[in-house]
Amino acid sequence: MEKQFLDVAKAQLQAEGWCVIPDVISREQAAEGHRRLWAIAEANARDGFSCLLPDIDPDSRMVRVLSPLSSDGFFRELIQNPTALAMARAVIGHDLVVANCTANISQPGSAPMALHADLAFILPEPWIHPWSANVVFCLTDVYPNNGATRYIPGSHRWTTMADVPANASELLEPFTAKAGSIVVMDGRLWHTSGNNITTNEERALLFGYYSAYFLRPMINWSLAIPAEAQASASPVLRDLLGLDVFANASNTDQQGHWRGMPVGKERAMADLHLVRSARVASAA
Ligand SMILES: O=C(O)CCC(=O)C(=O)O
Repeated sequence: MEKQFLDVAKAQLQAEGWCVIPDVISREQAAEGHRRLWAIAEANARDGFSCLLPDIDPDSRMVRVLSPLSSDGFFRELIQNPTALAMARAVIGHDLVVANCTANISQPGSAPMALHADLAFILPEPWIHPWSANVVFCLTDVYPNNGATRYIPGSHRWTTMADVPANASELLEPFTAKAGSIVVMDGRLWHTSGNNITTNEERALLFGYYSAYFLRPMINWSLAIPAEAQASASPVLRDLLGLDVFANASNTDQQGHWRGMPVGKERAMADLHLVRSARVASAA
């Protein structure tokens, strides 16, 4: 992706709260992601976990896959995608973590879910700063008829619930993007899913939700990611998922090890001796 194009996209993201970047992954990878989401939904069902969330979704045509990162390395790769991270960083700042990652397959006939802004899931109002960003990986084409995510222009400037107008649902506009694109949303942008009015087309989206490192993620990744996947996780993924002891602190180099500075046993014992002598001397 050309730097000039990305700079324009970042400027739009900052000004308008969203942007679309095409060809971040290939159409083949997108189709593979779509297929794998169904495989996870089926495996989850076999384990006794439903793909329907009646409290959130209006009908049984919206398929929720809440565990892509736990279930499949394909999605653990996707969440580290350099373009996605660069765009999330353009919103949040350099130090970020993955707050959540879920997917929705909207099937023909699916109706919209409740209107919301994602930052509200992890931070109480007022929402003054863009401390989160949702990177939506389009695993199929996305357009108004197949239930494209709909957003309210300018709503990333609303800082409290009181700012949401009574006619908010009349202000919604759909995103349009090709399979393989990402749609990046400032975490404060109000949005919902659309109506899928096609007769035979699924719309599949993966939501990589990143937040500032100091906000507690919605998922405890140390428990959610299987041990063998943690053991082989890249340093970037470990950092994004907070799998190490410093789960959400940036710049750990200057903080040393969580038990102190790692200097080796001889020096550590000498240091202990030093502080003990000082203690005895001051107590005497
Ligand atoms: O499926 C969509 O288009 C929107 C989904 C969404 O905003 C959510 O799951 O929180």
